[in-house]
Formats: sequence, structure tokens, C-alpha cells
Amino acid sequence: MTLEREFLESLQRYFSEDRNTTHLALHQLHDLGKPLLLRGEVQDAFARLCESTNGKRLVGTPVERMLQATQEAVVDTDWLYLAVRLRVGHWGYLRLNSNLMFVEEIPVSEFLYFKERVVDHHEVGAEYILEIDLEPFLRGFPKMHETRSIGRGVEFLNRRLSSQLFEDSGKGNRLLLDFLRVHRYQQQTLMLNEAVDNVDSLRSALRQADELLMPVPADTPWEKLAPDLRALGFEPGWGKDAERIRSYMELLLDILEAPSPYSLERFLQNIPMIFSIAILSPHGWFGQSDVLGRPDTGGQVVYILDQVRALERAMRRSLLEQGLDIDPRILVVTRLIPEADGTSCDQRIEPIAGTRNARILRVPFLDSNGQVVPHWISRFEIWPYLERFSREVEREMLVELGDRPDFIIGNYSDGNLVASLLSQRLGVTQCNIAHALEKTKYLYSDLYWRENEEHYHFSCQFTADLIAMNTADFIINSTYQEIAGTGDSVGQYEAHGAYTMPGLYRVVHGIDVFDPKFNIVSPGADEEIYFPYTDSDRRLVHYDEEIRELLFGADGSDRRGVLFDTDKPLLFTMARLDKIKNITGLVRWYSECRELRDEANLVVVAGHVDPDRSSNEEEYEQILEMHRLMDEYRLDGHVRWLGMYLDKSFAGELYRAIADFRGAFVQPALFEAFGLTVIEAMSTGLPTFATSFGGPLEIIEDDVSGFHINPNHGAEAARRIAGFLVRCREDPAEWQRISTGALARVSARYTWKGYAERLMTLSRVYGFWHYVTDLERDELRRYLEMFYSLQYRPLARAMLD
Ligand code: UDP
Ligand code: LCN
Repeated sequence: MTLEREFLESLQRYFSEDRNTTHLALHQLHDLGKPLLLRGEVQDAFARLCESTNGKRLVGTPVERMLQATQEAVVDTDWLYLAVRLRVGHWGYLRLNSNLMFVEEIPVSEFLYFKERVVDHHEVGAEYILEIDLEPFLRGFPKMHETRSIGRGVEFLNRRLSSQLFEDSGKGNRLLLDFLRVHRYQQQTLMLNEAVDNVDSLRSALRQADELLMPVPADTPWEKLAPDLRALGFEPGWGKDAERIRSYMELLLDILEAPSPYSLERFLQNIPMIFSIAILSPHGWFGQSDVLGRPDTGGQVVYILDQVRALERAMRRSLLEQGLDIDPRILVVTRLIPEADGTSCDQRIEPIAGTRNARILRVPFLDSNGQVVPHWISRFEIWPYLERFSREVEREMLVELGDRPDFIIGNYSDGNLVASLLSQRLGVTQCNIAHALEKTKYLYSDLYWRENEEHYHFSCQFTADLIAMNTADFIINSTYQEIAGTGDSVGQYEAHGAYTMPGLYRVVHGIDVFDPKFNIVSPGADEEIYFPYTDSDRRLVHYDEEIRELLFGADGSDRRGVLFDTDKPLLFTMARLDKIKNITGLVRWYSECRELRDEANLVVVAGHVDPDRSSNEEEYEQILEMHRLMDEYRLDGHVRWLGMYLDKSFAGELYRAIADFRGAFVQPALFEAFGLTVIEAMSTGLPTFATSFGGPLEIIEDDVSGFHINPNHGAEAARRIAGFLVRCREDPAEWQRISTGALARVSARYTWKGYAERLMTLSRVYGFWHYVTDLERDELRRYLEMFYSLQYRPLARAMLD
């Protein structure tokens, strides 16, 4: 049981002392006549109740606290079952009876059971559903307790590692010694050779090396010092010159004497252990040009390509500092699509521009007869191919790299699953990046999974997610809210803590947001492309003409609307034309807000103007909706709709051109996991209004570096944007204030350089953690293997029947 005792007791007391109002409150929920209630519905019902004379008495009572914290309610004839989240990450479950005036805490499985009954209506055998509980496997592992620690796993782990490892009379030092002896690059031994075989000899070798290095000029290179240091037991990797080698050795001596989290992190972050990385991203069209906007192909591709460039630079820098002449290698592994539709997706190998040694490796999917699958497959349909794909990838990757990679990064549910399979087989540190977890995007996608199965196959996807989250050594997150939400909303990972898919399985402990594997490492926006509009020396002026034409020129097959008044500021939006991006929502708000129409024109870059050019059902519908809105509200003189995908450098210049016009960027999504366009716009100094659901809520500080808008309250959002534009018209300093705030925010928090350095540090610290806890993970590993074989594999295979 997890609810605070004090809260529960105050609730029970209130139930017996004020039966009347309690009864009233609970009946209010029963009277809604729905078996399942969401948080908003419970809160609205409570707010209505508080307007009545009797209801008012509930304000400030434990019942109010309970209902405000309720995330979900199951309503049965006489009973109510509530999922209550009193604080971020802290859940408890209650059952209440308004006739008996009874309240008690119940286990999560009981709450989920009553949820299942809403769907399965007392189906025979429903109570024997498979229950997944991963908590027992994690008992031996450290767990955080403070909500502010969530997403800062590595800091916590360093504290734990440094105290735990070293308090155990010398065991920690031995582990560290063993760890230093495992490093090698190809045939070359790094760090320590056999001459150092115990902690005492390590200490004495370090002291001798210190004496040897003391009189030597600071810039003496490793090569010159190598014969003497080798004789003491040291191999390359300690540093490029005498100064660095000495300070690194001193750091180790300090750690052996009395470790601190800070010194341990500094030490681990410089160990030469990552020379090659495999980045898995199987689905979609993965290429360097002409792929964005195709189905399933958006920010993830941009993210990975920028990430690779930044990682290669960071790896190169650190290898240089370590004194190693090694060329780091990065392979982005994706799917080879023979019917590539003019893209490079049918090329096995493609060098990545802006890198020295990073490449895309494409491996085809094979069907059950071993034949190559020629066509593109949606991310919702690829599950049956992944296991075989992972085998093929393993083979081809070994050929390309000549060895196993030192570190594997998965992307999205499919890439994370393949990363799990590979990491388990190769014994390599695994990192996951979700980009977006599908479960939270669709209401009741778990509970009503059967209804969605034909289109989405969430049974496979959520099973894959659960396995991958639990095999990963660490998970990186773009924002805190991705892990644990906010005081008001549930985080994407948090939503995988407990849920049920009736008839399939019930998860009572899937993942814990207090697990130190979570780390916030936010991406950036390519600084070569998205730089401030004021940086005139770098501006790509040759695009000026093309941009003018695009914004104000004639209409045509891929553009609709010609702006009447070209002097007005421009509101700009750019996204894939998916329903969740809510571009049509923005067009509607704009149309219906006189004030906003008066203040600005709207420029939309999304989808295709010609519906026949769309190959995607959802996009097709949205295109028709765009035309309907343009017709209904006579928008052709006020909205410029460009149905095209813009090249990255052109898009960068377009954001700046909109800034020249003192316009603003709008990101109106119903939910946005992170939102690269938001940081891109902000990096150019363009004031940005973005959804308050998802990453943008955290990226933007409201009214400082941009503005939040609620996509469910369009009229209010439109008035907010109009109000800003009016203020800017009256006082240009207002526009400047937000523009400067946006630039400051991204340079402080969202840069690829900061990202890459952090990720490299994490890979080493978790690599060490993986090494020292390897044996203790066996139980979990075997359990997940069984879950994979008995649950995932048959579900995936059934998709081909
Ligand atoms: N993008 C682009 N040209 C376009 C539309 C989008 O280059 O015409 C890029 C955009 O600049 C951003 C990415 O596609 O880098 C979209 O990423 P975001 O995270 O905003 O959304 P996603 O598509 O991943 O949901
Ligand atoms: C997927 C999404 O939905 C976006 O919100 C992210 O910005 C993108 O991936 C990159 O992580």
C-alpha cells in the first residue's frame, strides 16, 4: 500500500464525520452515468458541485484532495474505484462505497481488475489474467525517492556507487581495478597491463608514475613517456601528455583513498571505452534528404543525424585528450527498402554528411521464407520482422565494424526492442530513446487495445516497450515531463507503471519513474542552420527571392491562398499534417478570431495541397479539412498554405524571414512529445507559441521565452497570440523581449554539444554500473526473455496470419 497513512486516516475520519457531503460528492460521480471517468471529468463534476450551497462545504476537505488527485475512476453500481496520484510518481488506489460510507486502499491489481470488468463484463477466467510485476527483480537495486531527483539518475548513481562500492572493505577498489583491466581497442590493451594485478600494486604504480612525471615538462606526449609508464603497468588511455596523465592518475589515487561522487564521475567520464556506437532506428524512411514528411518520418531522423554529428565530435575530442589515435565509428542502422521511391533508402551504406566516419547501414527485412520485403511498412506493422532483422543486423554490423559496438542506442519502440535483443546477445551497454511513447498518445489505447489492434497492433508495441525499458541500462529523455509529467499531468513513462490490457495481461509494476536509469539529456537544433535572425553575416541571402515568392507569390498545385495585405506580421506553423499536430485546429482558431485575422496573416507549411499526392489516410483527411476551412472561412487572402517539405537550410532561413517580419511561430499540437520545431524557431529568435501538452511546456517559460497555448481552448489561444501582436505593434520592445528570452533559453538548455558530452559521460558511468551489477541482473534478464518468447513472439507472428 502506498498512500500516506495520514491522508487515508483523514479521509476515513471525514467519511464518518460528514456523511452528508461525502455522499453528495460520491453521488455526483455516479450520476455522470459513465463506467470510466478521466481526471478532467472528475474535476469538472467536483467544480459543479462546489457551486451549490452544500457542495461548497467540501472545499478544503480530504474529499476535495482525493478528487483533485484522482486520475481515473471506475464507477460500479455501489462502488467507486479511484486511481489517485497525490504527487508526481506517487500512486495509490482506493475503493469507496457511498451507502456504507466506506473507504479503503486497495492493491493496484484490484483496481485494474475492476477496470478490466468494464471492458470484459465478468468474462469467465478474467481474474486469471497474466500479471506482470517487475518490482521484485529491482529490490536489490538503488531507487530514488525525491521527485526532484527524477531524470537525474546518473548523479544519484554516482553517489551510490561511490559510497556503496568503497565502504565494503576494499571490494570496490578491486572492482575498479578489474574494470580498468578490461579495456582494449582491437588487439591493443588500454589503461593497465598484467603488471598491475592487485590494488596495492596499482597504488604503488600510481605513486611511482607520479614521481616520474613530476619533473617532466607538462606537454611531453604519451609516446615519449610510454616505455617508462608501460614498465610500471600503464597502457595508453591515461592522457595525451604528461600533465593530463598525471592529473588523471592523481584523480584515481584520490578515489582509491576516499571516493566522492564528483571524482568518480570525472574519472569514469574519461575512461577510453567507447570507440564505436550502433544507433538503431529501423522504421520509416531514414535518409539525409527527401524523406521528411513521408509517413512515420519526422523529427526522429533529424534528431539522429544531428546527434551523430555531435557524438562523433565529442568522441573525437575525448579520444584526443586520452592520447589515443583512434577514429571513432558510428553506424546508424535502419531498414533497407528496395522500392525506395527515389530516396537513398535502397542503398546499403551511406556516409553521413558532416562526419568523418559515420554511416547509415541499411539491412532489409526478410519475410518468413527468407525473401527480402521490398516495400515500405508502417511502424505499426513491423513487429513480425524485428527478431530476424536483429540477427541480420548483428551479422552485418560485425562485418562493418569488425567487432561488436561498444555502445548501442535504440530509438522509438522498434529500435529499442532491437537494441535490447542485440545488447543482450552481445553484452553491450544499452541506451533507449523513446522520442514518443505511443501509449499516451491515444486515449485508453491499453484498455481498449482490441479495438485498436487491427490498425495499430498496440499489443506488440506495448509489450516491446515494456521489455526494452527494462533491459536498457539507461534511458535518456528530452524533458522531465516525458518521464514523470507535471503536478497536473501524468508522464509518458509514468503511464507505463501500471496498466491493463484485458484478456492479454495486467501490468502492476512496469517501470518506476524513480529508477535511476532515467536521465534528462535534451537535444538541440543544428546551430549551423538555426542561428539568430540578427546574425546577418551568416544569413543565406540567396534564398531571399525564393522566400518572397513562396510567401507572397501566385498560388499553384502545391500552394493555396495569396495574402492580400503583405505588410502584416506573419504567423508561421510547420509540421507533418497528422491529426495530432492540430494544424487544422490552428487554422480554425485563426479563422474564428477577428482580432487575430486583423493583426496577422497565417503561413502554413504542411502536407500537400493536392490530396491525391498523399499516401496516408490520416494526412488525406487533414488535407480535405484544410480545404473545407479555407472555403468555409474564405481564407484565401489571409492564409498561405504551402503543401511541401522544406529543405532544412531553407527552413532555417524561413524562420528568420518570419522574424524579420516581426511575426511568430505557432506549434498547436494536441500533444507533442518534445517538438524540435519549437527549439528551431526559438534558436532563430522567433517568438513561439506552443502547446502546453508535452515537451513545449518545459521548453518554454511562459511569457519569458515564449508562450504556452492550450490546444483545447482555441479561442483563448488565438486571443493570446493576437494580444501579443497588438502589444508588439504598440511597443516593438515587447517582441524583442520574447525573442531575446527564446535565444537565451535555447543556448542555456538545448545544444547538441551539451547533449553529446552528457551522453558520452552517461555511457561510461552506466557502462561501469553494468559491469559491476552484471550478475545481479540475471533473474530479470531471464524473466524478460521468457516474456519475450511467450508473449511478444506469438503476438508478432500472429500479425502475419
Ligand atoms: N521539417 C522540415 N521540413 C518540413 C517540415 C518539417 O525540415 O517541411 C523538420 C522540422 O524542421 C523538424 C522536424 O522536421 O526538425 C520535425 O520534428 P518535430 O520534433 O517538430 O516533430 P515530429 O515530426 O518528429 O513529430
Ligand atoms: C518524435 C516526436 O513526436 C517529437 O515530439 C520529437 O521532437 C521528435 O520525435 C524527436 O525526438
